[in-house]
Amino acid sequence: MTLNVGVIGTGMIGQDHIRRLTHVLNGARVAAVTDVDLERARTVVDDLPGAVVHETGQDLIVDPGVDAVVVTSWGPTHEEYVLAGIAAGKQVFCEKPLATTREACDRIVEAEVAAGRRQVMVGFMRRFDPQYRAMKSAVTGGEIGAPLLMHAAHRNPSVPPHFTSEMIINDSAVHDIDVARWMFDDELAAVTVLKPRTSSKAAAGFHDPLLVLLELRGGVLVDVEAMVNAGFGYDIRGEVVCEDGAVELSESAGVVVKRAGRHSGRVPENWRERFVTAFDLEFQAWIDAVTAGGTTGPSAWDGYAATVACETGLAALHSGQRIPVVLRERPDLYAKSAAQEEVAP
Ligand code: NAD
Ligand code: ISE
Repeated sequence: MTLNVGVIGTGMIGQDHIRRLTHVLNGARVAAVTDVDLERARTVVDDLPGAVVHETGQDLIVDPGVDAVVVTSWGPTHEEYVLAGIAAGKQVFCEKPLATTREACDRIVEAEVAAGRRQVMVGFMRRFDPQYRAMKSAVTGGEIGAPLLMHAAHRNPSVPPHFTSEMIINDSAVHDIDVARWMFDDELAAVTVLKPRTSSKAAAGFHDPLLVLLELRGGVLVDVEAMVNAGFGYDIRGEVVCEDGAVELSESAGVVVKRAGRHSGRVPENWRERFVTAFDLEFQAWIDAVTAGGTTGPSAWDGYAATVACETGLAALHSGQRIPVVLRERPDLYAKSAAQEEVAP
């Protein structure tokens, strides 16, 4: 069976996901696309045999020729499309964020609970990255003892002019927040944000880098250096320190060359290069799960918890205080832990 997918939002990541659905993965085809910029959608559909362009996302969602929906439009538009997908009884893959406010995420959680089944997967692709998965296996395997701390760095080479200090948290560090919850199968208890000396490469009034300190309910601490003007490349680092050992992400791409008393290797150019395998595995897992009648991976609850953590992080950034993370009660629909939801790579 081929899953007919409709894609809402044919910008940068939308086009990348269309490419992988069309040319890389098995079991799906892109049957319909739309974008508020219809010209862009029409250009994209030219390369997709048999696919149609819809005038609006709502039209695409109710198209009987669309079995499942991918939402890759701007964050503030996600709520509307995810809710419409749930109402239409379709499975939805939503790029992060699930929605941009706690209240909007809450409405999505409520809609899914009312529908009585999971219909939403959120695009936290790091959970499918082979290195992060190996790190989690080492942590949960017990060989290096109970976890104590995680050190992380999320360095982007540069960002567009509209980027703000707030976006370092809710656009970039949101991935590290999701990794922390997933790695330790725990919820956040509090967030503190420190501002080191600002890089001279950052625009005026822009604090870059930030140091984001995440406290988990079980006591594990995660420090995240989040930087968006690193210049030299896209550098993602992580190390979990446990009672009897430590586990670290290896250098992120390619091979290491040793020559004339030195060693060197490639630093990825951007998130697309660093996480290409993670995105492929994430989407294949979604296609397989939807074809089998369900979904998998990060849930609407994970999307809700991440957005609440980001809002808490913004309050911490603006106040300079340690701010507790306050979550609503988790509905039974999401009782399975992230580890139990997963499909092995
Ligand atoms: P983009 O600006 O390149 O593309 C967004 C597209 O959405 C544009 O073509 C825009 O015209 C369209 N759009 C806006 N409003 C719309 C609406 N109401 N209906 C239909 N289309 C609409 O942005 P992008 O970089 O592709 O990001 C899109 C989403 O993907 C964001 O939520 C972003 O956070 C997420 N993203 C995730 C990752 C990741 O690593 N997982 C990486 C990049 C982007
Ligand atoms: C981008 O939106 C992503 O999601 C990338 O994974 C992240 O590394 C980058 O900082 C964000 O801007």
